[in-house]
Amino acid sequence: MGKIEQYLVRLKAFKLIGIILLLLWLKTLIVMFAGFNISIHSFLDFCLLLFNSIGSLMIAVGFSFYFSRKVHAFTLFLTMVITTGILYADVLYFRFYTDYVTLPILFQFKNVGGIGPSTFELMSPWDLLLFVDVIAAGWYLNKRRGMPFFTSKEKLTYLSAGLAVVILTVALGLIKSPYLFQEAYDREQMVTAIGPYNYHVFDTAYALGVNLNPLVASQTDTNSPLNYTKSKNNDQSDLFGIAKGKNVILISMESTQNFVINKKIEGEEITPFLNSLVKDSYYFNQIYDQTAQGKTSDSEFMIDTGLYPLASGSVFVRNPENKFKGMAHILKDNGDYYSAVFHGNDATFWNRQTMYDSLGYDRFYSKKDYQVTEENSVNYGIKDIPFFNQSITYLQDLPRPFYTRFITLTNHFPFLLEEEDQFIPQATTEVDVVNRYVTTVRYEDEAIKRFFGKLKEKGMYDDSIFVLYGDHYGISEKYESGVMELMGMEDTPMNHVKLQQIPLIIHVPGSGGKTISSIGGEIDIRPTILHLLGIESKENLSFGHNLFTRVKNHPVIFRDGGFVTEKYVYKDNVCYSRKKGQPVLDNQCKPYKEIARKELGISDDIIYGDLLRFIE
Ligand code: GP9
Ligand code: MN
Repeated sequence: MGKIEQYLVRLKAFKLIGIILLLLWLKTLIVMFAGFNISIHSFLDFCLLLFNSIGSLMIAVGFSFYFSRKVHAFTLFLTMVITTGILYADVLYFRFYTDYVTLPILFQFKNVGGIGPSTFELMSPWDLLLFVDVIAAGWYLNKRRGMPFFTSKEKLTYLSAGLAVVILTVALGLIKSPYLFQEAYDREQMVTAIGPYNYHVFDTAYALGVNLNPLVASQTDTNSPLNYTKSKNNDQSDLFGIAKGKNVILISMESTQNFVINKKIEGEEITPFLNSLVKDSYYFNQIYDQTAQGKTSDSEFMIDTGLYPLASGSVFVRNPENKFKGMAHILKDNGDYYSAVFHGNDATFWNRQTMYDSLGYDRFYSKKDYQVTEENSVNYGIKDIPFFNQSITYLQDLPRPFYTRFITLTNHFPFLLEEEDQFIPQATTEVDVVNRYVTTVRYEDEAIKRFFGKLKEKGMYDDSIFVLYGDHYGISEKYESGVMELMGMEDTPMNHVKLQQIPLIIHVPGSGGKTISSIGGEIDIRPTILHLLGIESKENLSFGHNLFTRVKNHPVIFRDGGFVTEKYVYKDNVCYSRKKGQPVLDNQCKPYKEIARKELGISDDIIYGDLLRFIE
């Protein structure tokens, strides 16, 4: 082949590479615009969004240059498949969680069974369009398998250019968000700044890197976290010790959001029992869901340890062997409590068995302890009514006092329930998921009512206190318009934040009858229970505040770096006035943003470094 001919062949090959890059780039752009709700606030945001995937795509495609003539075409095709696969996984995950896939969550799928029965619900036939170019490229590349080689100089120039674009992207990202890497938990910020592919590379490196933390951590690493957490004041109130020595029964109400309390469907209450219970309980009506990817397990973790969940994956799966100071440990030392968890799912699901050992539980009643049949199960497992019924016998025999958690399950996405268990009609909004949701919440309410009835019958009611809480949201943003319709709410950022509220009902027989509207989160439940039990907990290396006396201006911090204070809401990197619901100057949120960064950072250090092993 002559020089000119050779040049022309290589030019053709570069053209092919160019077309593939263009296709992948356009597809990524479409997904970022249409699939992820990325908001553009400035010209820099716009430029970043346009260009931040180019460098990483160039490098990914460039790998194929280093393979032999025969496999070159195949590797190009493979690159397209992998890139599109990553994008599609992100799209599906985002549709449900409004969040991005992380490496730990992928590894977690073996414990939690993927996204369960919900995955198909999330797919749409239009998604096939994402793969059209891959199929076309596959057909074309298969036809002309013998690709020409590029010269070493060409390869190097190409890859250096790709790398330079990545470096430039990261530099611009840092101009946009100077704390980009310290706030790596803010995945939206990261994807907006450096694009989905660079984000995945960082996420992978970070997830692998932190595994080394325990090896290098030492006693001195506890100094600064201890100083910070010791400075938290948990003021006393006259409720201190009102439940001293009583049994503690926590009820984790699956996916139960606060909007269902006192709400009626066609004249019928969704939660008649809870509505009556709040009348003679301490009902906290401004408590926010602070869970992250670990869902139920994150809520359990916060309540037991007073630490924040991890930003990606779940501590239950990632750090089950750590040393923790859980509620079970504290109550063992202060009152010789026996501790147990009741949950009708597999003991290994979310790694619960192992984690409950680390959290100090004496016993875990799991699926194998229940009679689970096809008739008494729906969706994820045993229905709540038989679950509570069968649990009672075990509960009766527990040594007292006891600290127990009952984890309900029926009200789980996609909220399936047989006709005969539907005690109220479905709602009639445009969103089926929401219409079904009210019936599964109603069923859960009935189950809890019967459980209370049984406890009274067996004489276990008076000696116990009850802490009922929604573990996390049930209706994700994708289906939220149905809730807005149901509640006659406008679809605004503030109303979305309001829908992150979960009910917290603390029932102390003979005391209560108060609705408490100060803000708080799940992380505050632990010190609140300890307060009622009269246990002076030195809340060292934990973050909650007693909800009866919670400092008003302390932010309720979410795992993505967002927060709510009495006056402000920080959501998706925008600072709002909570009252007016309008954006205000970023400066107003700045001090709270720093607190959020500090607390989340310290909490992560404690978990990643396994620092509690150094504390007595
Ligand atoms: C099931 C329970 C519920 O065992 O963990 O699932 P989640 O709410 O965590 O998806
Ligand atoms: Mn849950």
